[in-house]
Amino acid sequence: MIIRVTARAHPNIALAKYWGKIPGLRNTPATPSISLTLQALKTETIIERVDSNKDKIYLNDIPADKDSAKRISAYIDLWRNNKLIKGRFTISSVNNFPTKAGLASSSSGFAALTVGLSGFANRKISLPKLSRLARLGSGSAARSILGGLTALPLNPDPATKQLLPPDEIPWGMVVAVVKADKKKIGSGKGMEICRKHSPYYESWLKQAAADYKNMLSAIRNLDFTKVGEIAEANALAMHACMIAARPSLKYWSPATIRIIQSVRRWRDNGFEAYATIDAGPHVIILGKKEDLTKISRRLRHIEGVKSIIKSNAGGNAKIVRCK
Ligand code: 2P0
Repeated sequence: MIIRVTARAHPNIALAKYWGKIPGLRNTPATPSISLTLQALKTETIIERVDSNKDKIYLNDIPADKDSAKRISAYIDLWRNNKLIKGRFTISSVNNFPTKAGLASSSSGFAALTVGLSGFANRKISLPKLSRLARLGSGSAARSILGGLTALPLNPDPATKQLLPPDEIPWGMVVAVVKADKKKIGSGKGMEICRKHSPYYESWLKQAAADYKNMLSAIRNLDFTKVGEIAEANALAMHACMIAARPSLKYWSPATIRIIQSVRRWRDNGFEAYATIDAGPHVIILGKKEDLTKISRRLRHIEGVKSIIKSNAGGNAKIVRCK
């Protein structure tokens, strides 16, 4: 019997964003999305059988806060209720990057948990099924299951597909972590606020579908300019929808805007890079692989940038040890 599994996954940053859920379906995105998985950022999760009537959950070496513990336990219940696994577990998950800060930690967190739990499953689980299971934990996690450049299409029960494996991707990202307070409104809640209270929500859904289609063709042609232009405009459209909500959802800080403006200035002066922002204040810059060091150097001079993480494309979520 398997008693301990260690799994690893990398977070992904969307180039075409998932923002909004289809009501009445189980965690199904209302927008199709495309993302790049980041090799330098990772979650490592150790799952161990425990003789107890309760799961025990640790995040970054301390007991998980109540909400996270509840969400993770409910996810493991889903596996138990589907008769994929039996028993209780100790889960210990560690990130090498800021957690719950709008840096996609739930994508790698739920992908590592999903792949780790599959190590205890009583049957082989196919990759599409694994990505569907991960999606039920967190929508973006479905994309981290496969890694590389990955798409999550729009349908009632979508599974991810890989568009390009990491070694064929000529681009990478630089994450500019900015000074900010802890995030107040999580993504799930933020999406609901937009769906119910943003006058631009329907327009966002239409734009997101068009961006997805155009992004697929830009990626097929390895057209960096098109990919970058769509990604930046798509992120700004998502934030416009958030900002327009009543009450307004503002994830940015002054440094966020300073970075967006700098990146635009770099382009005006002939250096090509593009900015994207998730549900947080940090800015992620998409660049050609050979430009990532230069991008990092330039970011260092911008006021409010706290730290910089440079990354090439990362691979799939996997089990790294099993006993
Ligand atoms: C994305 N985000 O496509 C978008 C862009 C944030 C902004 O996916 O409720 O944590 O767990 O399904 O996956 C964040 O949402 O949301 C997210 P749930 P998730 O990466």
